[in-house]
Amino acid sequence: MSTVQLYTKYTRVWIPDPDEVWRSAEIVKDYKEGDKSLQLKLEDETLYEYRLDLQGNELPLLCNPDILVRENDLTALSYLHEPAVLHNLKVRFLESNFVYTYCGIVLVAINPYEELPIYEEDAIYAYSGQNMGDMDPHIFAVAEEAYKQMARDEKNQSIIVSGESGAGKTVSAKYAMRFFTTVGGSASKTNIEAKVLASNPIMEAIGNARTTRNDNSSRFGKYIEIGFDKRYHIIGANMRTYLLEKSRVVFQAEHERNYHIFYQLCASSSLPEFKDLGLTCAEDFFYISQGGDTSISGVDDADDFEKTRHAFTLLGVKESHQMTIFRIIAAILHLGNLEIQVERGSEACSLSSEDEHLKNFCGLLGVELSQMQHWLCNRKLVTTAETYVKNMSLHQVVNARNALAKHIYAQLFNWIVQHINKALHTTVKQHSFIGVLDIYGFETFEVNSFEQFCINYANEKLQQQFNLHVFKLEQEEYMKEGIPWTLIDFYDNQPCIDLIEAKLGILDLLDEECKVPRGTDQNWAQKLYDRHGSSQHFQKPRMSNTSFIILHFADKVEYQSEGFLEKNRDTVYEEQISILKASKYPMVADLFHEEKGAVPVTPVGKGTSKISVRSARPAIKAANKEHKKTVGHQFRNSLHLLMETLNATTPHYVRCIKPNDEKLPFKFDPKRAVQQLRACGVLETVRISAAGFPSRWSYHDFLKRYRVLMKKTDLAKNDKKQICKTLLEDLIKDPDKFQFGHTKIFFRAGQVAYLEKLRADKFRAAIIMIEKTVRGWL
Ligand code: AOV
Ligand code: MG
Repeated sequence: MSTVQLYTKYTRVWIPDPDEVWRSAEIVKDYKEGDKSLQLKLEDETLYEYRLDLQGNELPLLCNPDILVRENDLTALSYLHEPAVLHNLKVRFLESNFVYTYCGIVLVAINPYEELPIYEEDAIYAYSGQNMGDMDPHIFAVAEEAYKQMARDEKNQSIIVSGESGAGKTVSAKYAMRFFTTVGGSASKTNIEAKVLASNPIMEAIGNARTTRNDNSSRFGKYIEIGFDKRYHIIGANMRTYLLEKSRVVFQAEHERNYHIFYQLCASSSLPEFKDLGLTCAEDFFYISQGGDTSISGVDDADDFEKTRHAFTLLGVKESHQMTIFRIIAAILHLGNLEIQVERGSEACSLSSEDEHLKNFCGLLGVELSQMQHWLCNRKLVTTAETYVKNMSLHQVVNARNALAKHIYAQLFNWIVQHINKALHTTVKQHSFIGVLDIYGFETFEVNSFEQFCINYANEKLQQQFNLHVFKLEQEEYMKEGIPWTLIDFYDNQPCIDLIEAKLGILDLLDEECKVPRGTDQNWAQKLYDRHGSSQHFQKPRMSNTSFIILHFADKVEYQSEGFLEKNRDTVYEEQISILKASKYPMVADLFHEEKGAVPVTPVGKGTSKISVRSARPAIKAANKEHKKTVGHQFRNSLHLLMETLNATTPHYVRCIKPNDEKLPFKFDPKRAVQQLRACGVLETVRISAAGFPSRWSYHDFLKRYRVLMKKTDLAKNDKKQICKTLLEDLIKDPDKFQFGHTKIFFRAGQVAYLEKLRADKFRAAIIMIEKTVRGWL
């Protein structure tokens, strides 16, 4: 049977639609080879001529038979194309309020933007111990599967959550963690389950912020390994974090916020224990008010602060340490409010020792004011012969001050992570672990910089891990069943990853430019154009000489090169850090002691020797610069390690979909959904499946369903496999459309729908026969 023969009267097809992306229509007249158009009836009964010459002479995609609509698992669909996937997800989501659907080995989760009563403890126990296929799709079912496989295969597992910003990754990751802490709970007195969960509010307070995409956007990546003993009870956990977005500490775009903890603290500043912090409302502080509105609807910062504090206490962070954390947070806010004065007639800047914010900053951190006052406005320069002190321009002072603020925050963030890990550490022997990965989702904004570049690069790596794995699994099944199988092409994003991380790729060229004495963002962009201009994943925008476009797997993103060098170098001034190291508060001093080679030295150029003083402190060797790894370099390494870890575990994928941009409950914008389905690889998975043999029937089940199509003489035979073979070879002439495995029959996409049609025809014919007979009797 050729495909053309499927386009008969009453058959339903999908046609493209500008609003709905796809809409269904019914064929009203059989299609004949060579027809220039197809006569259709739309759902509102209007007639529509589908002109093939306008569609590249392609016949439209076919709708699935109705029995397949609302399938729990999309690979059960006979036609595995985009409209089928979209339609099924939409019907399930809008008509049944199902947020979860399986797409082969992937769980698709659509953000409902509404609290659903499907996450209670009861639900956890309902899923615990069950088989995945026996229950409705759910994040708990995936978690249960991981838990079960950990025990069955004695192998470490990972839950890998992906999807664009605001799609629901962090929420999903938390539910997965909740599942493990519940089913893996033990009666021990360590309260380890509560501690594992307590890490969440803390990490969100210090690492999440409002962006234009998500009110609670994760600005760091996190992989938390939950450790189990040999009886599969939780014994501890360990968390690894990935590149925190530091620039947010000093800058927020319109409508965005800084990290929640700042607002939480300001909202609680009137508490007696905080009266020394010198805090007022958030609007009063430059570092946290640049985005405009400092409140989030539905969020009570003071309330959340109590939760953060409670979580710290649960994790065993001492009151005194908590207090120091809050002092440091407050100090950063004061640092952002310094009144930098430019001296008349010169470029030099200064700070008044009467500046309240300077006093607060130094007081809170326990450092000497006069030192800080001086080194916030001056810097040391080293030549082979001498050390100079040079005063900085306003621009330089602000930059150095911001670098300091970012550095302090990042060190504090790391300190807290270390502390959480210490609290979750156990000496009991770990038998296995389940890791939960929750990173920042793919994002594009009006202006995209180094941070978006890193975030999207991370998502690109994750996508690759996914592709390789899905593809590998698929192949293994074919091998096991003895299906002849030659490698098929699948979308491989290796070229895009190479563009970023290979030798002389974007990151290498960036590092190189950072080493050049007079390197600039613009020169770097130029080098990118020269070197990668012809790459299929790289473009130079016509209207700009400083930005560049990367064609990611998810979307095209234009990046502004401005600021890349500085962010990649991540320079802080050693003089300022030295003062912090000398803080009278041990915890503050400790934060800066593990300094990984700050870069203090700027190559000395012309006109730099304004004040020449021999420094009392030893000059910092220029060699330091060589030791310090750039941010991009470190990030590449950490992603590499993450991939190694993930590859050593059995992965379970959760793909989150954001159904609308207004954050409205159960609203499904097909255009947005389809964009993500295309982007986050769900359709890719479907396509990979479609290129292979997506439908499988065991010989037994096949026989049961298609008995009606079989000849009586064949049915009488004993060999079930042979009966199936005879039938299929008779019905489907193209032998490439199916394969006989050891235990199952494998079908290419569309074949089951064809068999269903034959089956339905048979029944219809039978009914007509009966009617005729009955009429004859009457
Ligand atoms: P993300 O982690 O994927 O974005 P979140 O997990 O923070 O996204 O989800 C965003 C918001 O969507 C949450 O704050 C909830 O209000 C809502 N939400 C998500 N999942 C559910 C659910 N299952 N039930 C109810 N509401 C939900 V980012 O971190 O920005 O990439 O970097
Ligand atoms: Mg998140």
